[in-house]
Amino acid sequence: MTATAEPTPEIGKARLRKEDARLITGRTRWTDNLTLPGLQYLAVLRSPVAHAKITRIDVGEARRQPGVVAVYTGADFAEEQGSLPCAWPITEDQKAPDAPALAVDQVNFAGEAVAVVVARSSYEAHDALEFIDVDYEDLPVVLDLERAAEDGGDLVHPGLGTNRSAIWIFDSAEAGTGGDVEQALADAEVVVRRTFRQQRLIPAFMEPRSVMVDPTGEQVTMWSATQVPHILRLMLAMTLGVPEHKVRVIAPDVGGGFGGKLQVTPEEVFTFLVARRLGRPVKYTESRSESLQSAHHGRDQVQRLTMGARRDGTITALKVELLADMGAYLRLVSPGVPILGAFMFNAIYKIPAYHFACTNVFTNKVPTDAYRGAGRPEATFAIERMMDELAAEVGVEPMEVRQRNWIRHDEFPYTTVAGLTYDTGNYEAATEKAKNLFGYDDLRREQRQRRENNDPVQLGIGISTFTEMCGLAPSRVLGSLSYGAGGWEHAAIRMLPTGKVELVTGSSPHGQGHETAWSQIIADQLGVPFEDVEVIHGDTQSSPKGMDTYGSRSLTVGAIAAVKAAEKVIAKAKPIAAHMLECAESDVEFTAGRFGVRGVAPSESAPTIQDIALAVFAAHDLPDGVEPSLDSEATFDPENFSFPHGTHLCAAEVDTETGRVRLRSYVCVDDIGTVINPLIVEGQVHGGLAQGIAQALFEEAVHDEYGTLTTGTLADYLVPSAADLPEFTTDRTETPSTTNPLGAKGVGEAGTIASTPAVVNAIIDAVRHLGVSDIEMPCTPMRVWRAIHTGESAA
Ligand code: MCN
Repeated sequence: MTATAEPTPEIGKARLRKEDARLITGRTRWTDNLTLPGLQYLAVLRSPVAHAKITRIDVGEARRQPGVVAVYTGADFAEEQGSLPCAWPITEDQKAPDAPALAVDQVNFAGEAVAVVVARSSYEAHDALEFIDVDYEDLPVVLDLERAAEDGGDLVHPGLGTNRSAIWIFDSAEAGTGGDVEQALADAEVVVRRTFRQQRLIPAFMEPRSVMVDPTGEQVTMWSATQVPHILRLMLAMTLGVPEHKVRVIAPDVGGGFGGKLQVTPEEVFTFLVARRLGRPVKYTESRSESLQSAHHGRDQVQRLTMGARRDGTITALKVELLADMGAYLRLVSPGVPILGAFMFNAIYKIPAYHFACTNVFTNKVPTDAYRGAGRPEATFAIERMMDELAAEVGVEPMEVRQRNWIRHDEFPYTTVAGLTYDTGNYEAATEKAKNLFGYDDLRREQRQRRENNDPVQLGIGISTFTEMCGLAPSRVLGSLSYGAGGWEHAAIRMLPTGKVELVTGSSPHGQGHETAWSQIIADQLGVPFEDVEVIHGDTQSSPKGMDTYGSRSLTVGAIAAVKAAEKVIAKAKPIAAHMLECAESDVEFTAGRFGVRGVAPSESAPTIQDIALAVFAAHDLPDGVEPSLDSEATFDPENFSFPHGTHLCAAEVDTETGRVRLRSYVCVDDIGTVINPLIVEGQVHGGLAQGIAQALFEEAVHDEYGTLTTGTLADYLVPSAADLPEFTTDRTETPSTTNPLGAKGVGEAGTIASTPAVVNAIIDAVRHLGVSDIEMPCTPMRVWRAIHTGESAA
């Protein structure tokens, strides 16, 4: 018996990502690279108008174009296509219009799919689109969120009788988690009121959406650039009435999603229907501008906040009234997105009374849904902006006002006014570290000097002491918030005869590096070399159970299922190890990758799990009654969310003569508990910061008065490049979570959630002495200049 390798501690190692070799050298195949014999190509005719009746569609000429195999309109699938699923209704009486994949007699946003052409080549399919003749009869276009929410105006879906889809309320007095907010506001010494606008954003993932469907086998197989292959299969089965076992969904390597591919898209549904109708494989890949105008958008809220406090800056009440723009239809989880924020407005602060009310509203715009952070960036922005406004109102330094209100490290576990219990945290430690790295006091000194000198370039310091809830799961809590599904995750481990390990995970990475991190975790759990672990994911045939990747859930839910499966493998190996060691099973211990007798240091020849895998395969000398398999599976559903937190500090120079903003430095200290791979975490934080800063400074989806998206190309929708961003100084504190055995918290959204208010607070801090207390995002030079020179917060 020889040991094949000594286990090494992998958790905490900054390993390069094993998937990157194929991802960045062109050795992988994205969905659009896939092909099949007899493959046909689909192109989509999209509505040029935002709201109209379709009075006539003539596809005759298009059908006669070279290479065209078929042309379909919504009427061809009127019965079959049903309605796209919304899996997260938030109230029992939520209003939802039918959401067809292909419009039938009415279009409700510019970009909605109206007809499809299938042809021998993608070029022929696109050329033929021009020969489809559609007559539209214009309807009034509903664009303004606040007007749409009121009674008496034009309606997006007249059949619903209102543009309001649902109203969702949380009240601390009713929930028994705090006092009565109206009373607390009436008693408050100081009341601060602000309205913030979360502009509409576009997830703008790098790989456009692409889907290929092969209906020719026993099962219909769909390849899709999706974040959610398991949910997609389930929803196809439930909404199209296809037996679930007759559908297989494969998510090959996926080039980013940021929530934008957490969806059952119209494109997936009609490509499925068309392929099935034709009995031939069909592929559809969107262009960049199609992606920007039809893949779901994010954010788009109006937030009205009222905060009550004492003169010393102690908060006594918080009231939040939200309007959330759903766009033209409800999508997979769109109604629940603002509700996730309901639990985060109180953030890290001890707030005695809290009231939250959200109205989800239809407009004639692209439907919105999850976008990195989903609900939590919006809430974090609003509360962190309010903390600065409160500080200004009571004349207390902004960091000081936060410290007077936050939960102290010795107060955990702490049940918040929104009803969540934060397990652990140490806001003092993260803040102290961040302030030192930032040179907080020196920068404040410089700021004072610039003000005294009337320097045309003013300096501002922006603070964001954030927390967030991630790791979605826990099913019981999610179930209590809405009528949607829970959030467990599944994993299976197959021990191969040579001791190599196949880990099957229900998590479905699309850029997060799971193959590397999961291999590190399993290497430690089983005491096998990192290289000996293969991570299998993203195919409902090879990884049949899963809830997929979003909500920074994969490590704290998905990887923990893998840990649990590994524990079962060890448990199954124990009787076999006892047999080999000729001792009682109760005396067997698994330490440092080897099975040994309790109290005796395992020798070089003590069996490893890899030795036992071979013995199990041979199966000729197993103890009586022992199953000849170590394979195990586990499903994990945590009891609580994970609550990462941190302190982000931004120094911004604002040129008061031009309105130009330069981010001079950005420091963030995040606490995500145990870190599995510091290099991956660094990448996640950097990417998150880029997206959060982009909301503060650059990105906005703009519609003109007719409802046409005027930012429909990447020349107009300003995704920043590395050159537009400052150097980031990142560090961490490590307060382990108690909600999972690794002590880890999620990191995939933290940077995005924390950074937007840090940047906007910095800009306003630079020019507050000039009378500015708000600037709408994105804080473009024009808006900043106007705020300084005309007092307008929006332009
Ligand atoms: N990790 C770690 N130690 C921790 C926490 C996480 O090493 N304490 C590692 C994990 O092992 C994993 C990565 O960091 O490799 C992210 O883990 P996690 O926080 O669990 O987030 P998810 O894997 O569930 O990813 C989802 C999250 C979300 S919601 C969005 S949106 C997002 C994001 O991840 N979209 C991304 N990061 C993205 N990164 C890329 N490249 N592309 C996207 O579309």
